[in-house]
Amino acid sequence: MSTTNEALRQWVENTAALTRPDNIHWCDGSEQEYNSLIDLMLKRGDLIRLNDSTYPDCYLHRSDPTDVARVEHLTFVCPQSKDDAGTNNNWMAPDEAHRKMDGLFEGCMHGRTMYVIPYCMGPIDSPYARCGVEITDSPYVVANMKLMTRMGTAALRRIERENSFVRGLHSTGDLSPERRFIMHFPEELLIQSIGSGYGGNALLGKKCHALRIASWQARHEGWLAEHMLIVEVESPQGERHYLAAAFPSACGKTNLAMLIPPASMPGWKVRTLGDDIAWLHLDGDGRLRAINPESGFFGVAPGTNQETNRNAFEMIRHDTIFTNVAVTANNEPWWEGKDEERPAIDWQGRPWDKAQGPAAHPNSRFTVAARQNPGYSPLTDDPAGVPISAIIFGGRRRELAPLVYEAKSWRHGVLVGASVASETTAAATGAVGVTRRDPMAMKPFCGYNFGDYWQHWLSFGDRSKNLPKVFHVNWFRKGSNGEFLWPGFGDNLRVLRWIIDRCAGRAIARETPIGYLPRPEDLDLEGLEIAPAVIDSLLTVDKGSWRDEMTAIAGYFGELGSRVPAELLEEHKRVVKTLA
Ligand code: GTP
Ligand code: SPV
Ligand code: MN
Repeated sequence: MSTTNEALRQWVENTAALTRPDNIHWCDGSEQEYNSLIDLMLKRGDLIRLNDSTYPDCYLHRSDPTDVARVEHLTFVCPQSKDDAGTNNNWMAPDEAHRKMDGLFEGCMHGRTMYVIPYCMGPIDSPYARCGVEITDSPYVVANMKLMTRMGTAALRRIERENSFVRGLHSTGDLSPERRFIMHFPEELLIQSIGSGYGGNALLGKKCHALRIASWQARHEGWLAEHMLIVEVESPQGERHYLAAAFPSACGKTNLAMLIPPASMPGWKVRTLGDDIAWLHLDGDGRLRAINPESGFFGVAPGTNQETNRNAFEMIRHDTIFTNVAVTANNEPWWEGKDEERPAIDWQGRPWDKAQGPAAHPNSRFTVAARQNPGYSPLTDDPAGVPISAIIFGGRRRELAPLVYEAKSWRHGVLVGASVASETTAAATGAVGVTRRDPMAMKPFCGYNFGDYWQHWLSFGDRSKNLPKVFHVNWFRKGSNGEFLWPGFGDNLRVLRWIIDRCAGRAIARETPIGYLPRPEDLDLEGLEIAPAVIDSLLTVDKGSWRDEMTAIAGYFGELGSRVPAELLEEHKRVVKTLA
């Protein structure tokens, strides 16, 4: 197989000349191809078959122990102008970056097969979808791309029709952290990644294309590419709402997208459209419509169980690739928070020893096709996407941020999003539990200057009077004993219910300087055992602490330089005044 597209044919040829693979394989995306790659990886020891009677067609992959998460310090955005990347990104001059990467790619596929993966981000017949081609020497990447994207012949045909695609070149190289880089050239619609075989560093359709490059394109074309889940909530009366929520990595998107209603809320239905990325476009009525560019989940394993996320737990019982989980004596996958059984072998393949830390890596993951989710929404495949009623921001904050509040306007909502802070997680290398700013949950993923990004967000306020309401939630408040105050997971539907009622103009709220909050009696707390004092503290706005927070936010905006929009700074001033 090859292609009628001259630009693609040439690029593949040039890349082969540079990297010198033994073979070139054009991926067609068939089941047969997937199965033969699995067989190859089993033979090579890249995959281990898990218990075939309890976890049929499930496999374990162990990545290099130095290569288990995203690497923000090795990720660069390289437009011609440093200011266009912003201080929120690492930048290298494109010429220098090209020289460096060409040197590293030289001959790197010798003795390997080069796979050419045409893929489509979004429903193949959607005007909002975009195509890309990833070239990689990793069969693990090919198998993951098959589960995560619409990959193969249909995507190639669309590329040939449109004659436009994002290029992604990936090699695991020698897996040395010294020779590991993830580079983005937004002006060339080009990604180059070497030295990692892990998740967002290597599956280039995901963070590299669908967020960093797409956010750059979206700004120029008037849409948004965001780190957001998309979820459908249907009330017992049959009223349906679609919500989009941006939480930083490992802060609850997959779980909220797959929520199971609590027993005390019979008749409520929740269906999943996406768990990580949303592309948002204004439609003819000025509503924001969302599509999920992905077609699979690369989800956090630890914490997943029958109680927290039953849908996910069932979904990953077959045809799933696990990465860096532990295994039981019975050869089943295991992770912290999976209460059944006990681990026998840890994520590095060693006999399990408590003294050596967690059995599963805290950022161990499952890769699975979205259709396996019992809560799959068929609208996921609708080329027109779904109209969004509310945008929800959130983070992991043990203090300060209340359970939920509503922004007073679009402009205020942009400020709330730009101010998101969260404790760092194992999804990226580096310290865990350190509170940092993660605006719109896009700190690691915005492919351009945050100042320009917020200006772009604000511009939607001029383009439509029909925008979603904006909210902020925090499931992660802790008491003095270090325990979570809010039960979270399924019970988060109680908060979504209030949000939906606000969107429909039904729910009451009290006004505070930071936004509108429910009174305890405005939340559906039936069947929930929680002390009234706890609810009170979850819904408290402490003015003094919020004055400090607003000062910290001003300091953060100051660090980002002159492109931070004046309108955003004015909005900040307005909130500060009401806190006085
Ligand atoms: P990425 O895939 O990294 O973008 O992460 P995500 O936002 O999809 O995070 P995910 O839903 O996988 O959750 C990460 C961790 O947070 C898991 O260990 C969950 O068990 C835990 N978690 C999710 N929702 C809640 C919640 O409501 N309360 C508490 N306490 N923990 C939660
Ligand atoms: C995240 O870190 O936000 C993820 C996992 O969704 S990765 O694809 O590795 O970026
Ligand atoms: Mn993510």
